[in-house]
Amino acid sequence: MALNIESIKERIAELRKLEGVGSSSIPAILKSEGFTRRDFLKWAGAMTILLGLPSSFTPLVAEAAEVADRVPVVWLHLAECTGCSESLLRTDAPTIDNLIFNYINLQYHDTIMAAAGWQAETNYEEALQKFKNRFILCVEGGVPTKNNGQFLTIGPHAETGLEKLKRTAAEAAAVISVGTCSSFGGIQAAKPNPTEAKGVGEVLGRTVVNIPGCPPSAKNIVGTIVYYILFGALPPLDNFNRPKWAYGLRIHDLCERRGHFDAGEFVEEFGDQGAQNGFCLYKVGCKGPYTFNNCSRERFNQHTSWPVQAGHGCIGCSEPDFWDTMAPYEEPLAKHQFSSAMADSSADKVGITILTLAGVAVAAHGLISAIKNPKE
Ligand code: FSX
Ligand code: SF4
Ligand code: F3S
Repeated sequence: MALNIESIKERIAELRKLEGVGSSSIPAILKSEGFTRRDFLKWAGAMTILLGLPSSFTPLVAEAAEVADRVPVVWLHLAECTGCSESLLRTDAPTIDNLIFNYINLQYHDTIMAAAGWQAETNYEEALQKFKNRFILCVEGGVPTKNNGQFLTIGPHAETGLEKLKRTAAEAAAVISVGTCSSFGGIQAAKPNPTEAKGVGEVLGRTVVNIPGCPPSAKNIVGTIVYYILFGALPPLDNFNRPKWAYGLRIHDLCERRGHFDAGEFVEEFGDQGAQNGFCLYKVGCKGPYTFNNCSRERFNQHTSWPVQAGHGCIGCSEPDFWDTMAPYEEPLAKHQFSSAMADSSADKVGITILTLAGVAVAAHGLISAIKNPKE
């Protein structure tokens, strides 16, 4: 992506001319929530680094975030638990990411819109007409495809999720899959996948940006929208269509327990001395070495914690088919070396295979020590 500052400025200026949501603006809302201009610029600086942009882009990232309420968004819910929206909305101490998400220009959102029934349908049809080829379509949830999609119907016309998705995507400027379900099928696609649920990209047969995670982090969602505002295009993607700026490294690469992994210091079972010492969780099932996401760097809940810090291994929730390929969650994958997690060959996965072998070596090392010292 060429970093053409002039065209970014023009795009932001055009967006500023459009009407935002309601009577308030994002800067005014942030102020009313107690965030100072300095807090906001600090956030913009961190987001700039997260997006892999030069720090000179910070003012532009701030401006893009300020006009995020100008970009119309249609948000569909298909087969899922709604945890993705919940994780963004239900917070007693909203972050700047949460607040920006709350005030993006949501033209239609199945679960948080005030309208219901026929009125909701009317709003949806009007948004499609009014913002044709200009709105971002965000989709949460997998797409049941069996029996022509009849396992999921929405609204008073009982339109299938499959139809609604295809019809909406045909009018959208860009499609973003929010969560592992819409990215790869998720839990409803776990074996035996009775509804033949699939990810959105597979159903549409076009490139969609996948923001997996069950649920994904607010930062990765808001960052993708900010990126789209800045460049008017999708960010560089990995081979699973995940933005490289967010999913380019493994959980394991920046994990705070990594030193213990390298030193061979492991939690052997939950609650043991190793757990109290904060040792590596690999042997109790951590899938961080096979999982591409930025949780170990960005964390959740205002950067306070993340699964591994809380004491449980990563379960690989942002990887395709993790319900099947990463299970059982509290055993090392190296014990299950024929798992299909290794069947997807790609440049990134080469590293995984090598690490898996290292994992096997770790497990073997553990076994050998156990034989040498049966008390361990
Ligand atoms: Fe899936 Fe999101 Fe997991 Fe739940 O909507 S990614 S089941 S957190 O809610 O789609
Ligand atoms: Fe961290 Fe898990 Fe890697 Fe251990 S295996 S260093 S707990 S990511
Ligand atoms: Fe998911 Fe692992 Fe992050 S379980 S939330 S990818 S630490």
